[in-house]
Formats: sequence, C-alpha cells, structure tokens
Amino acid sequence: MSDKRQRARVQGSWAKPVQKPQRPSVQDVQSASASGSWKSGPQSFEFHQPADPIRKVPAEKVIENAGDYEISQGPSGVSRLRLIPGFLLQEEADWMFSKLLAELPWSQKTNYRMMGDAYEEPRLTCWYGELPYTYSRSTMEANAQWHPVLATLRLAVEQKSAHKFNSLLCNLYRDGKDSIGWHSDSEPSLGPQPIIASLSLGDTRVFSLRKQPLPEDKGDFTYVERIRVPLAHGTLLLMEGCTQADWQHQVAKEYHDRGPRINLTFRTIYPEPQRSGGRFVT
Ligand SMILES: O=C(O)CCC(=O)C(=O)O
Repeated sequence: MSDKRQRARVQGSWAKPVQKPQRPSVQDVQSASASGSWKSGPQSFEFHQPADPIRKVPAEKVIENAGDYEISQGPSGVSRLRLIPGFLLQEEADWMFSKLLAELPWSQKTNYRMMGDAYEEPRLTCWYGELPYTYSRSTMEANAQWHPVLATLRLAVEQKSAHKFNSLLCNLYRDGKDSIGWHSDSEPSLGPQPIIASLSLGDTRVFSLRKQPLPEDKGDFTYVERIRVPLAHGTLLLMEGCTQADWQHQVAKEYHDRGPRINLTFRTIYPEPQRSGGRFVT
C-alpha cells in the first residue's frame, strides 16, 4: 500500500505519517529485568511504589442508643458524648415544646463573615444568661430573665450532668430548611474543654460530627471520621472533654418534610478575655 493511502484524511489535507510504536527488543527486556526499569529508545519508564498508602474514607458511625461514648482519644485528649434519649417524658416534652415555641422571644440573628458581609442565620434563636454571647461577629445581649420552663430544665440538666450552667442558647428550626453549619463551640468565652448540654424538643433532626483533619491534610475533611446522632423529642446529649477542640458539628438541611424543632444548648460562659495587640490579656 502506498504511503499516501496509509495516512488519514484530516480537514482536507493528509495527516503526517503515523509513527508506529517501537517494541522493546529481547535485549531491552533482559536489561530491564536486571535493572528494574524499561528502556525504549531514548526514553526510559520506571515503576515506583506510590509514596502515600491508599487512604479510605472511613464509614460514618451512628450513635442512637443511650450510653457514654469515647469518640476519640486525641490530638487534644479524650472527646466524649453522653446520649440520654427519653430524658423528658413524652407528655412533659410535648407540653414544654408548645409553651417554648409560643412564649420565647425568637428572632433571626444577623451574622458577619470574615470579609464583613452580612447574612441571616437560617434559624431563629434567643439567649439567656448574665453575660452577652458573641459569635460570628455578632453579639446576643445578656438576658437574665429566664423563662420558668427554662429555669426548671436548667436544674434538671445540672442534676443529670453534675455540672453548673449559667447560660442557654435556644435554637428554633422552623422546618427541614433551617439548619446550623459546621462549627465547634470554641469561643474563648466558653473556656477550655467546655461541657455543652443539648436538649432537643419537637421533630427529630440529625446531629452530625466530623473530626478535625490532621495538620498535614491542610483543612481537607475528605478522610476524617464522621458520626451521626439522630436527636429525638426529649433527648439530652452531653458533649464533653475535647469534643469542641477535636470535632465540629452541624444540623444539616433536610429535603423531606420536617416539623419544627427546638434545641436548648446549656453552656457556661466566662467574661471575655480582653484582646490587646493580638494577644489575650486576662
Ligand atoms: O441544634 C442542635 O442540635 C445543635 C445546635 C448547635 O450546634 C449550637 O447551638 O451550637
């Protein structure tokens, strides 16, 4: 066959002759098996074992039964969850839910991103405590007038957890579209290793946790451990130890019908350390 007929037609002109790949000779193969590399003409191809072992995304764990769970041992120390479903009886939880839904001073808070642009939180909130609470560059003013139902619940939660709380952040998720994004409750005003007691009323929502990535993963959460905790009506969840330092949590939006849910997070707030010249001055 003529050289011209062997060539492909490309946009009305003849393509350049196709270079046939050169097969390695018997001598090439013999020298490759001796040296550990393949040589073909001027190029050589070498096989290297990948430096990084292949990493697997860990399967998400689910915690749904009552109990104490040590969810990690590092890097800051032990992180622990205590799950107490049925902390409130069904009838008392029903009654408290309707009262708090109707009577708390719910409002939508405006927060600010790093660059200063404002956004409305996708949920309603209110705050109780002798001290104000600042997060996402916006402050909830002190409010020492505890609703009587909240004052009763605070005592019950303190008894169960053997811990004193001076503040309460209330969240109202109006439906499945309301949410709270990934964060940890690690503001300086909460002190080191804060204990957070979270009481849920109303429709069940999934509380998710993800471990902070290793420093070498530079903020990439692909391979971190994950946990789901469905929080039903009347359930108390305690987060203890290094849970805020080593994990983040969220309540994601859900794309099927969800009724309203109230979440009460009891906290201990300390006076804010004064910042001076970029340092904390106590
Ligand atoms: O609604 C919840 O269960 C979580 C609320 C929460 O993460 C928070 O208030 O910081």
